[in-house]
Amino acid sequence: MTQNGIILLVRLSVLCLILVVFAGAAAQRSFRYEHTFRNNRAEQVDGELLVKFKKHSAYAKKLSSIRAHGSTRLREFSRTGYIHVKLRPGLSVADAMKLYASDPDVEAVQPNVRYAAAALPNDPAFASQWGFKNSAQTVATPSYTLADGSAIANPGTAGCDMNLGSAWNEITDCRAVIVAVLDTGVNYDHEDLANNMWDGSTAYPHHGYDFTGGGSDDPMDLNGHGTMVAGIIGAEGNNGRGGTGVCWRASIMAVKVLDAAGNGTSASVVDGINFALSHGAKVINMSLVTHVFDQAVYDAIQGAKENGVLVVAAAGNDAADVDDASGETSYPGAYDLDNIICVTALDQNYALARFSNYGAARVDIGAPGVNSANVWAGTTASIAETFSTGWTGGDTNHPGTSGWGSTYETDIECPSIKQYCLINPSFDEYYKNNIKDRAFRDYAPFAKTADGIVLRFAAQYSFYDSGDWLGVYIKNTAYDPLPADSVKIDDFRGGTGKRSSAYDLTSLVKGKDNFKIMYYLSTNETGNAASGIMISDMTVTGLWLSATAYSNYSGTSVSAAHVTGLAAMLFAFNPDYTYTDVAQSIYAGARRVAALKSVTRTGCAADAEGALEYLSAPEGVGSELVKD
Ligand SMILES: [Ca+2]
Ligand SMILES: [Ca+2]
Ligand SMILES: [Ca+2]
Repeated sequence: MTQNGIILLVRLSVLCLILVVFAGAAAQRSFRYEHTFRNNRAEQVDGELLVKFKKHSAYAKKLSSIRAHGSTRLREFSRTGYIHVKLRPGLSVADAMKLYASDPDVEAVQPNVRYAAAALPNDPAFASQWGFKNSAQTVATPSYTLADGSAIANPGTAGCDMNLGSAWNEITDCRAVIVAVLDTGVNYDHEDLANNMWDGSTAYPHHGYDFTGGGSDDPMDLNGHGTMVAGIIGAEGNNGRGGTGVCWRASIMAVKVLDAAGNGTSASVVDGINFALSHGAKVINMSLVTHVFDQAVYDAIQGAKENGVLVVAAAGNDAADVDDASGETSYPGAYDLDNIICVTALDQNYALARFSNYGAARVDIGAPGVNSANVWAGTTASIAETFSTGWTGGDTNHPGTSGWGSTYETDIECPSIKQYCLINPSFDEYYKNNIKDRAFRDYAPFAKTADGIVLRFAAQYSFYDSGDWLGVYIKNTAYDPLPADSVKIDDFRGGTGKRSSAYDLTSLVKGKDNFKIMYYLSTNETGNAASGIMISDMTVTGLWLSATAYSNYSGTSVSAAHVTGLAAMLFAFNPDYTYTDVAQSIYAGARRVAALKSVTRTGCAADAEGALEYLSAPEGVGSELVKD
């Protein structure tokens, strides 16, 4: 990297220092040219050079030197002192460079390099991908809105972006670097991803692995989130379809550690990290969070560090301070490992997105995180349950009666919201002793053709003792379901609480003629001074896979994916780089953003061109900023 005559441009955000090192007297070229040549992206003009003579050289001496080498003077750039010369016919640029470099009066010589218009991809959706190039465009059907649906910061401010327009002049192909997407899987058949997937050989025909459920070699995404993340990193650019990723060409490893409902475990995440390490990934994207310190996952990420692998993690979407361990901190982003880059989300004006987690110590950097237009795994449809039609049931201990009712009710914990609820018993009463009371609905007509099916609901419950409980069951028969011949997927027992839950039902109900969801309240003989259960916010969502699905998404998952793409680009551009070099390039090449000051460690947003231009500082020129 530091051979003869390279000008080192060391960009340190703290010092804003530009250090110029002349490491030899021979022909000099700038750092960017060095890379430009290596990537064969620019050409030189045949038969011409730019020559700079040493300061003491008299003008007549310069002209006689030029004539002595058989060249003619075309013009002089008086501000910088370079002279544009035409070479004698038959003399190659390379030979002429040697000739002038050996001239004791010459300080510098270089080719007359050709420039082209900045490389921008031809993909139709690129125009709306503001995070890559923000021209103050309005993003259609935005996902980042207020509760009433009104737009926030759309359009935003031109130039608030990752500065990829100029970076793409240097490099667009990151295929040499394997990027593991630890997520809900990837739709590897998608038209804008299929060419950019990792491997695909017999051992891994589906480009990765699924560590959810029983495990399989098919990490197909039945949610959409993982495909979205993969698209930001490496949707195929300049193929005339969809949008692009940070990398136009990529090697995306699909590591499914979250199911269709977005649920994973320590075990699935550790398996996923280890799979990535043993199959050569250099970067792991983890747009997933938990609020619990997980030693097993921490140790696995430490294993990644020991293998030189960089992890890019989402800061989380709780609008919370992750430095506050007593609050809603988010792991793995907040772990104190220097191979984790924790990323928060910026909007189209480069303000902190309203959902963004922050942390002056633990959140490293910001990146675009709202209204990201990119690939999705398929088309989705949902039934938002109103509990008004389709429900049947009764009390098996008291035939002909049921304590279940439905209402449009105020949320106990959030009185400003009214919602459809299924309640047992009616709102202000205690439930009865010794009841076996069920309510169920058949969803098969809606879900039979879907590739993925997810149930979500919120429950508020109050049970007098542990003999009183609610079970949630799935049933595949045409007849009236009972718990004995159904599959229980959850259990709420004893105590008081509220939680929102999501369940991947795909393996239970896909393609089935019958698919019933049943809530079953069971109480024992004694102790009933409690109000029972209220089910709300219930949806059943189907996903139908598609190779041409696109969507718009907001969240710190989006911002992490932007930085992961950049990390892959840097590893590909500098094959000798370690994870530390890549992280330092990202931090030191980043640009200051007012909204990130004091809420992130660097106060900066990731900048692709800045990171590409950054070179490791020579010995003795340290940067406090890059310490983690
Ligand atoms: Ca494309
Ligand atoms: Ca960090
Ligand atoms: Ca009881």
